[in-house]
Amino acid sequence: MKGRIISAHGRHYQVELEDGHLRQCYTRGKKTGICVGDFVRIQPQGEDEGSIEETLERQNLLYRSDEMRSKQFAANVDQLLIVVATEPAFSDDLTGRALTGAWSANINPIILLNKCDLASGLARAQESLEIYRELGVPIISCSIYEPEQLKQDLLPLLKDKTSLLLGQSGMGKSSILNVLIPDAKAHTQAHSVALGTGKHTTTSTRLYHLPSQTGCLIDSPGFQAFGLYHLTQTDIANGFPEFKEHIESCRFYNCTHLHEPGCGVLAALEEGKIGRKRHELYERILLESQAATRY
Ligand SMILES: Nc1nc2c(ncn2[C@@H]2O[C@H](COP(=O)(O)OP(=O)(O)O)[C@@H](O)[C@H]2O)c(=O)[nH]1
Ligand SMILES: [Mg+2]
Ligand SMILES: [Zn+2]
Repeated sequence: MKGRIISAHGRHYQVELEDGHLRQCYTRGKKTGICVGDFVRIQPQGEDEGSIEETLERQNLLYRSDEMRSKQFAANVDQLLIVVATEPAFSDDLTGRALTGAWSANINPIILLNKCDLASGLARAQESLEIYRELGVPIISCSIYEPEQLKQDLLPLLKDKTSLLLGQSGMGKSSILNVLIPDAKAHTQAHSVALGTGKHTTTSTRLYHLPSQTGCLIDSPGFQAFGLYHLTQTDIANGFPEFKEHIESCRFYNCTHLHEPGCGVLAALEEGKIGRKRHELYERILLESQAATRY
């Protein structure tokens, strides 16, 4: 039987079979590295259980950062939804890293600018997003206080796809998930305060189906940033699509685009064709991944 992993807790996985039936599955032996979104072949056991025999080929695999390491957490993602808000201010660095993670894994990113009902931060937020708009990233304005509008704008983009939600805490990720998938009952901050935990304690990733159409969303509570340490230098450069045409004119095939003579990227940077902030982000990510490899 074939199915898809919709949640993972240690070595226990919830697998949704092709007919929609759910089975609690586990792995035998040393098999590890299975994550939410994976398609698997299982051996059914009893009515509701099974063992995972095989992970089917992945379209891609995403990592979250964990200290100096990257830990895999979701597979077979078609699209990334990066949630930012008019307030509080969001991090340019994290937004850039999310885009790099998406592009290096061949995933299309979309930015959701949430809390557009709060007019005071709107202009500043739009201005910070301008560099991403120029890179061709779709930017959708929304507010959870306009739920019908939010669904009308977003649902067509989510159709038939597996989308991953990502955002810094406080941007409205859980609130948006609740609008799109009322059953998700994702913990909003208020809810976790009510539970007395004060902060997100659960970090379990879960795949939800959209109620009104095919397509699903993967949510990962407490998740802020992709892990990028495992990326090679080429992967990282692929995470900066505006470098591509300039890399073609680099003198050395293994150019790192940091200091080499005859580097097309550095030349484009000098000419203002590549943004200085973008190149600085590239350098930070590259140096971190090199440091993590040594570590
Ligand atoms: N004004 C306004 N507040 C929002 C909106 N979306 C979320 N919030 C509030 O922002 C806070 C953080 O939302 P939450 O969904 O928990 O954010 P998360 O940490 O990204 O999951 C909560 O107090 C929400 O009520 C919105 O569109 N407009
Ligand atoms: Mg949340
Ligand atoms: Zn170069």
